[in-house]
Amino acid sequence: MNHRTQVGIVGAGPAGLMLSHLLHLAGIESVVLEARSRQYVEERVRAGLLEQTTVNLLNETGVGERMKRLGLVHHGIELRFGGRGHRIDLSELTGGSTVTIYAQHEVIKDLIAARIAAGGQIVFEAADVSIHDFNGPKPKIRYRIDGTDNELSCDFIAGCDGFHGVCRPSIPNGVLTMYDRIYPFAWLGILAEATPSSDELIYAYHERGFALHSMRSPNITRLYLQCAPDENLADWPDEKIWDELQLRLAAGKDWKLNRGAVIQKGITEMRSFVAEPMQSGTLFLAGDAAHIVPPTGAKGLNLAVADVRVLARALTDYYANSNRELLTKYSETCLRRVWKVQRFSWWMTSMLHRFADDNAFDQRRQLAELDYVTSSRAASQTLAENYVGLPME
Ligand code: RFL
Ligand code: PHB
Repeated sequence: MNHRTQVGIVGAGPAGLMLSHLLHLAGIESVVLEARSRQYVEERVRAGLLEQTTVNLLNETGVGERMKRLGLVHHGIELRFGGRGHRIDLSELTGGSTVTIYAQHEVIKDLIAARIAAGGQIVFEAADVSIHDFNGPKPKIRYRIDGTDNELSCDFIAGCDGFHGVCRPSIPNGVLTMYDRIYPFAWLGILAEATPSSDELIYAYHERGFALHSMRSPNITRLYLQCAPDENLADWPDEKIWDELQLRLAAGKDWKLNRGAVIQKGITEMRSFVAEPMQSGTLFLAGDAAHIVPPTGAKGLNLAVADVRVLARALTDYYANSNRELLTKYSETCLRRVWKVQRFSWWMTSMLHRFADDNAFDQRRQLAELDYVTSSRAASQTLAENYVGLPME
């Protein structure tokens, strides 16, 4: 089958779905092609923390109703080190901004429901997706459904297919410059049927390694431990995970981590990555397809949403006024935010993790940094303004 749309979007993650939703609100037609099934993307356990800017956008564009009901609004976070907790009052330091705990797959469900209710087209289980002719004005996307070949003609392609997608690797050699850093550790994450042990997130620096206490709801806790990059999950029975989390998160001898049934377990690699520019001809990359941040700053999803906001505005101006200026500036505009978020995510990661080749000096320096960040108003404010999300340009 051959069909046509204005914007062909590869990937139904936060970037692709939000873009399709924003374009629809501007009267621009799009088709989203997704390799996985609807059920798979609606259940995939990923991020959980939304910046104020992301929350505002979901509300302003009419997809924030469930988030308002089920999301947990947080006014602060805690940094734990040296056996003590230190609160960063995000709201007070940023003139009232907050962050919201609301699982990424819930955002995905809300966006899919909104697209379908508005008659939007999302093709799930699209096999062998490939992109063509994006060096000119008539790009095409080919894919297969149930063994049948299809071709989608469009004016623009949005590559929203994540880090392992097909769009970025389809750009000819020599066009992109890649910048990256791979960290010598990973995160072992669990989701557990346990009441959160604190009302707020706890980022812990410990001589045995980093740990993070987060949550999804009043009865589901989300926890992470720094581990080796090649760690084998089979070496981590639940009891061992709980014992290690208890050790690293403890503040004072009486602090006790609530335990419960572990319902999901996984290992996340940690990397920083940027591809520049985020555009080639009529192909625009957005979200993880263009950049990856380590999860310590909780920025990946938020950055994906920020990119497509810039892209939607540029496409809207193009279709309404035949003006390509914002499209031409897409990459430059996004990259200013991307690099600030890269810096913040790298900084949080460097401050909170144990690096195997660090010596006693480096460890003292990390503790001094944590002490400074939690005792200086200027330093706490720097953390807070980045954590709740820098303003959109
Ligand atoms: P996604 O979500 O990876 O979506 C890409 C979509 O493209 C599909 N796809 C294809 N479709 C068609 N053809 C192909 N060839 C395709 N190849 C791939 C995929 O199936 C998928 O549906 O990218 P997007 O939209 O750019 O969104 C990025 C975010 O998902 C990611 O940055 C965050 O999850 C990162 N992240 C966090 N971000 C936050 O903002 N706050 C957090 O608290 C946070 N915590 C996390 C995280 C990521 C984690 N993991 C597992 C990597 C915690 C973890 C553990
Ligand atoms: C999460 O809840 O999954 C989460 C929260 C904060 C982070 C990373 C992950 O920095």
